[in-house]
Amino acid sequence: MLFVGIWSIFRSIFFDTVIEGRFTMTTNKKVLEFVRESELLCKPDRVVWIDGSDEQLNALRAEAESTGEMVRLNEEKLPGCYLHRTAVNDVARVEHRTFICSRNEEDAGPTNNWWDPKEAYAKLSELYDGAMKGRTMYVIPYSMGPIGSPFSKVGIELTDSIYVVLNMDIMTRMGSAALDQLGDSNDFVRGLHSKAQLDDEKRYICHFPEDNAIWSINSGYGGNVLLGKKCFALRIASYQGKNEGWMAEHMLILGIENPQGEIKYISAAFPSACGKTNLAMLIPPEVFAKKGYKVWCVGDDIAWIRIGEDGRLWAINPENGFFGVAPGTNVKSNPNALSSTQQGTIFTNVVHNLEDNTVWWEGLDKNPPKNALNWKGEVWDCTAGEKGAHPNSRFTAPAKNCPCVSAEFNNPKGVPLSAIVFGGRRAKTAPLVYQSFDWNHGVFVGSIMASETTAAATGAVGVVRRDPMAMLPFCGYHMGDYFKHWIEIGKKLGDKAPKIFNVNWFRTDDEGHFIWPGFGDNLRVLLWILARCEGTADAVETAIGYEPKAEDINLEGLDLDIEILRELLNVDKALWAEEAEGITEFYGKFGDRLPAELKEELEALKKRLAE
Ligand code: GTP
Ligand code: SPV
Ligand code: MN
Repeated sequence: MLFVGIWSIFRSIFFDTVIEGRFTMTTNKKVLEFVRESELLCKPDRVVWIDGSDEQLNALRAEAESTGEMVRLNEEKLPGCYLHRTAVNDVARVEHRTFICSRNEEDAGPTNNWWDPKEAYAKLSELYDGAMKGRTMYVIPYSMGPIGSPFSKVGIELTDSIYVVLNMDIMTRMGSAALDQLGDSNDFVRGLHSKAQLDDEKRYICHFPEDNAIWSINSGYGGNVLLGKKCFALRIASYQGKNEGWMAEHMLILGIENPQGEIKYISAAFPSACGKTNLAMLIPPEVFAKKGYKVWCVGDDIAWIRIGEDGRLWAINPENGFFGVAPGTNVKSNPNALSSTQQGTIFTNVVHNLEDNTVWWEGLDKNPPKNALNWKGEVWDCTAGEKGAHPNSRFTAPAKNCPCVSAEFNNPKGVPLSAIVFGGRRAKTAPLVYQSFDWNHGVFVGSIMASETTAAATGAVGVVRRDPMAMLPFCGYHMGDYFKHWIEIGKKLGDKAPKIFNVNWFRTDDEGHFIWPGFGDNLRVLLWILARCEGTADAVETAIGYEPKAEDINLEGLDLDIEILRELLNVDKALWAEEAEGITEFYGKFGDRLPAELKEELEALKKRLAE
């Protein structure tokens, strides 16, 4: 404590500076320039630097409470927790208004919206002009990744939203430490956000990969405005990773501890609202827990992955909290996520239970509150059939709250990956699990991922679309080059490459019910995956990859007929032939930027299907 006190006095003498009579937290000229230019453009009444101190954050919480921006919840039941409602037209990511503004159109590729950076800057400058009049501009320095980690990168987000400041506090390492890490360097991501008028026709989420810049305007919702998350840690970082030889992926990271106490790590890419948070925190079924199996959560959404000194792949979670889907989270499905939300959490667009000033959402329990407001803030009658929480309502919870957070969570070196898993929501085609024949085939398996759309983005829900590596909305450059980057990484890894798998928890029966129990029982599949990595499990070769023998998935303690498991593993060649046509069409978009290796994999698949 004493050290911290002396350090802060030392720092205020030497580092916190008064420039042009104004308080700043750094002498980094590039940061000051960025803040000054943005201030001149947005014309806020004042600029406040966020140092991350409790005093400052408490004052902001009090201010947000006084204006109604946040509702303070029951201090006994949910200490330090708040409820926030976004505008009704602003409840999810907006993919059709998200742009990659690379200088050359081809560099954004066929799967991104492209906008000429000159035009984008000009158009958005008009919208930002004076947008913060009467408001405060907050300067948020933050680090993606543990402070001091060679993986980590710094961003500065300027915003006129207290909600953003308080969410960034949970989701990143925010404040003075991030500026210390940056020092005099110009290597930081410049993020500018204004709620402006929340006008959805003037809403833009623009990325300038060559300028390390993100401009977001007219939204106040999660992924559109917490610029460290999808905008930086995936779209900008994927571009940086391609240039610098590493990878930014839409992946959870978990550790599985066996009864001997050894921990093996797996990363998994599933599209938005397809089960990453749930898998990352799963509780082993009782029979496995009794034997001594444990699951540790390193991350639930994003992984930054590098080749380590030992030649293996190592991953960190650049985030510091969870921005998780609320509906469906309950004591049975995900008790660890639920515990994580019991303090210091911000709830967005859930039901406000007025009986005891707490929150509720569909799937929390079977007792919807009688006296309540829905996510729009209207009086809500739970018997009238309308949902109370928005399907994309979320909690922002500190990772340190999670009962199964990994001891390696803050390890600057990250964790070594044994397996990479891809997966999506497929009612029929994809089997419960299969393994790729090798790395390149694994890249192919990731590239052909398809999944039903969810409420995490605006637009239709339940439509199957191709979502390679769960990165369709998040790849900051040409997806053909992205595939190539994956193949290059595999070449560097050689025989140290993790094995690659695909899973599908979402096959349905003729009545549309999920067949596989999912959630904690997914461990049964993960254990087969690890056994394959260790060379201790057998497999059957099919047209699409290696599959488990049904008897090799441990069903102990589960009321599921092995015949049903066989069905879940079944590869329907007719459906896959249709699939191959769909892939051919999809691949056609990439022209000559589609790596030859993937073309070969597609031809090989077609041949195997025809056999
Ligand atoms: P993002 O935060 O949007 O990236 O989502 P996510 O991939 O972390 O998804 P999450 O774990 O929040 O799950 C989304 C929805 O899928 C929730 O409604 C879950 O209840 C449901 N879900 C998760 N895992 C399973 C599973 O194993 N089986 C079934 N049937 N549903 C699941
Ligand atoms: C997702 O949509 O994949 C999310 C939520 O994790 S958001 O932060 O809105 O992108
Ligand atoms: Mn996500």
